Amino acid sequence: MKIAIMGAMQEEITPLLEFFGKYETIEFGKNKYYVTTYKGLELVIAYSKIGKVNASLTASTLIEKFGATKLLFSGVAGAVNPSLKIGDLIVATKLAQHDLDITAFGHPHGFVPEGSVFVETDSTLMALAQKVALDKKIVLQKGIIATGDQFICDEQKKEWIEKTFNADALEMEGASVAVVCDALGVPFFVLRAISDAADMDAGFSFDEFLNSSAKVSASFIIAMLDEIAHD
Ligand code: 4EZ
Repeated sequence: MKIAIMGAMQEEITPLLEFFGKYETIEFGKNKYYVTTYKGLELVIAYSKIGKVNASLTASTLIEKFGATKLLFSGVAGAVNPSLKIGDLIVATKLAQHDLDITAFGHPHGFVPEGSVFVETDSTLMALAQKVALDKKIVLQKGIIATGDQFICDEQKKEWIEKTFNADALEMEGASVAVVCDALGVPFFVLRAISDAADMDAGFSFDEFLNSSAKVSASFIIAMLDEIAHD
């Protein structure tokens, strides 16, 4: 078993690299991949750079080149569901691409032929996350994550995504990672800690809370690795 841990930005994986301390760095496709072991688990860690295309390349590389057999995404997100506050954790039950639009042909938003609007995450990893949350008394909300190549900082856009996909949070990579992992048959999971509310203050809020929220997410991922290493 080789576990991939992926973020979109350097800041999202820095807490992990600092925690593991020692790792080998391998360059591929204009990105860096960090290979290490933790409690006997083989790990490969990377950040993709922002957006769906970059995330797809990195997820594919983690699986096809580095041989990852599970993929855990860790990062930050904008809240859609008002119950989610800064620093709160959300794990995706399923993800959709909110900016994928061939509705001109009668298809629903987020759908292309031979695909599906939503891609579901792995139930075993979800159960594991649930157990870790319970054991550590961490509140972990489950919900729908919507992904698109836009930083959302607008109430109206946010509301549209909320009503179209019933989304609880939004970001710019998760659904593309989901499509890749689903196609390649690799169990995956997307965890995000809230950095902003995708409203007019989102840019400021994101800048203020990126590091602290990224750390919240990364710490939870480490707790999950501890649990996996136990079994
Ligand atoms: C994308 N990520 C943000 C990248 C921002 C600035 C240089 C997460 C995210 C997000 N994505 C946090 N809040 C968001 C929001 N309001 N809209 C989209 O995955 C790069």
